[in-house]
Amino acid sequence: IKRVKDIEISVPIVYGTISFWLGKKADELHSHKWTVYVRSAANEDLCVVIKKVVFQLHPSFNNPTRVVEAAPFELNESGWGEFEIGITVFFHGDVGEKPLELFHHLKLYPVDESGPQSTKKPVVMEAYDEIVFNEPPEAFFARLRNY
Ligand code: SLL
Repeated sequence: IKRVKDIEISVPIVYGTISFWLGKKADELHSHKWTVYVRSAANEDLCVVIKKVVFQLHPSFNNPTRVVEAAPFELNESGWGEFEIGITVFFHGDVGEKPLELFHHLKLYPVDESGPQSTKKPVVMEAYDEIVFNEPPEAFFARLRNY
């Protein structure tokens, strides 16, 4: 495939988790509800580059491999424990890049556990990253320009 020389496309993303303690509604297996997400850090439409995102959960979940094939690229769940979530980002064919592997630690409990837990104050843990497409294929580059 032909690639565009001396061009670099950078797509800023934010990925992470937000979790809420369930308070009175908590039970042993479900003390928190949480969301894991991959979002644009620039209010762009990630569908232009991302085909699907696969979230790999802890084996204690039913069907721990979760595939999200459309925006928003996020997943809602509930549970009782923290663990490492695998996030694999698949790009459209014309992007010409292998999937991107990310890992994110699901955080349920606030770092400062001295105060009372609150159902209103979520625990957010996120990371910023930039996906860089170096010398993108011509087809992808043309598609981006026309978007
Ligand atoms: C721990 N290493 O032992 C961690 C594992 C797993 C959390 C935490 C399952 C919820 C469900 C769930 O929350 N697993 O089955 O619906 O602390």
